[in-house]
Amino acid sequence: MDIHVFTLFPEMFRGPMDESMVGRAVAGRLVSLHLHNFRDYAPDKHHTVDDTPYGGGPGMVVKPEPLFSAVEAVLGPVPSCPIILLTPQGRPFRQAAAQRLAQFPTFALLCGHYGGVDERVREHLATEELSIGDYVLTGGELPAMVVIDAVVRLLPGVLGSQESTAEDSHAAVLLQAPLYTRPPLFRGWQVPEVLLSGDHQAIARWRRQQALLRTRERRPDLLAEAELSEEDRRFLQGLEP
Ligand code: 9D3
Repeated sequence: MDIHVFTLFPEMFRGPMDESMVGRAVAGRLVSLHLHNFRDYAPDKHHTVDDTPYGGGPGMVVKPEPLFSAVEAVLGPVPSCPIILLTPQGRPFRQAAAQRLAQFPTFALLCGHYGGVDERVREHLATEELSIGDYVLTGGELPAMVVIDAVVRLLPGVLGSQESTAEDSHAAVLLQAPLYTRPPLFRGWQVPEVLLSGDHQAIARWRRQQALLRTRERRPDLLAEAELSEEDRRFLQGLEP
């Protein structure tokens, strides 16, 4: 898979992307990460990438020319891959979007900065817009790294064999049950008896119930979307014997 990132701060990507599982995928040739500084494509001699907003207002706006020129120079005049603008106004990035992007051989991420990006980038260059959540960051670079991490770990051969991405579709709708490892007693705190019982059916039932309780408690929005069995519903309604 080829991932193209258009950014004013390509150096921000080096550390995190080299150290992580993404770095291993890049080293193993499963992924090529192409970092492009769109300042290099600014037409004027000072390589200007931003300007004051028409109509006034605070902050600076990323100019359209350098981004259009960079994307067209790298991907051709009529790109056919997804071109994703990271922006606070984008659709919330979720697991389903990561799974969709993992199917493409190539995609591009555009990182804005400053007070925002000229609207013509959104309208005529980007094919979609994503946000990673409702908090204000200084730019699209960390969001781009989040998207890359979420997509790359889904590619065949990236995860270790013990980690399963098949379960992720579940994890995306129900929160995980509590996890424990040795020792069974730590500072007086016991591991739940059922996990030591060796009764796989009882363990599976307990985990499912814990996931349901935890999701109802912390993320009722996810529970509303989850596919629940009759047994799940009975348990949540307190009708379980
Ligand atoms: C003045 C209005 N601001 C919007 C809340 C303008 C603005 C703030 C911060 C425009 C861009 C940014 C930089 N952030 C991103 O580019 C960004 C982002 C984010 O801040 N939060 C969550 N997801 C994303 S994706 C890109």
